[in-house]
Amino acid sequence: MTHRCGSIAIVGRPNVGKSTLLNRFLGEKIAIVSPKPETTRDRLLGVLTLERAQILFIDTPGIYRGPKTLLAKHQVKEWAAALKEADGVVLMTEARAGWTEEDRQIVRLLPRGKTVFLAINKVDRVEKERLLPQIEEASRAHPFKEVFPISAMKGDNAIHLLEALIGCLPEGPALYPADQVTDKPARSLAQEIVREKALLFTHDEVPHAVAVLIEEWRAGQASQRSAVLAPQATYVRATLYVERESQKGIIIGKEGGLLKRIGQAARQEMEKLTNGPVFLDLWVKVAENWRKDPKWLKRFGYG
Ligand SMILES: Nc1nc2c(ncn2[C@@H]2O[C@H](COP(=O)(O)OP(=O)(O)OP(=O)(O)O)[C@@H](O)[C@H]2O)c(=O)[nH]1
Ligand SMILES: [Mg+2]
Repeated sequence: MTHRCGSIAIVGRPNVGKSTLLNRFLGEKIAIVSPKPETTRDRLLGVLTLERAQILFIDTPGIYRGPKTLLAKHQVKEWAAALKEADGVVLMTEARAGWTEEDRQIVRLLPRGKTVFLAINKVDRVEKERLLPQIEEASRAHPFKEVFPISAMKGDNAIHLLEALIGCLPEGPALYPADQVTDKPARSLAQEIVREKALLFTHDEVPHAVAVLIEEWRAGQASQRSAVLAPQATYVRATLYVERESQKGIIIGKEGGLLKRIGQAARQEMEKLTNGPVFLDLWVKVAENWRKDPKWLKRFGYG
């Protein structure tokens, strides 16, 4: 049996469900997901190891025509880098919106010669009749290798897309150990978990103004202790940064209520990540206009 190994970039407009698809393929959640656009800010590697193939999925930030901040430039750079190294590409669109002008612009930015599959996502939200016209329109705009109407959330048809993706990978041995799911350390995943919860509980401009730093991480020592003793908690000190004083008030909420909710939700998810109790010490600070400030961007790892 030939073994295949290669990378697949998942690209598309913000909020179409790229990170949801990555998590669906991996069978576990490594990418944060939210109903707000521009959730993903960095490239994220997800490794799926099967007997006959290892697929290196690269989740990318959604491409949009928003205000050109330094953060937006970073996102475009991450996007281009992911595409350059990919053996195949999944361009994701959304069934309810159909084939849009923005999708047309994105397809024009794809490097020539790449194998591109079109995944029309969120088919659980539309009547089947709406699919054919958009498939035809998209196919006129680009010679897609194949088109798959899918539901990343429910899983519909994802297996057929996966099979097609494996088929376009080059032959070769696995590059990562079978038990490795991503190249990001737990600490970075924890940082994203805090950001995801902040996104879920805030609105308007606030979600875009949030960045998170893990300031301290002391792992619990469960593995060195007897299994019958309670494992020691992992201590995590994190700071939620916003761009303005007024946003700090919003994030903290009435009597600290919102920050408490964000912290509680983040802690619960981190406990799944660390497989043991977590003590999350969560703070809020202002980093004035950080999305336009190269120093802050660098500190947050966006530069
Ligand atoms: N109904 C439905 N909702 C979905 C589906 N896939 C994703 N979603 C929802 O769409 C929203 C956006 O999903 P994400 O996976 O964060 O989208 P994304 O493309 O990674 O977004 P960015 O990182 O901002 O570019 C979330 O609320 C998901 O739950 C689907 O198949 N059906
Ligand atoms: Mg995403």
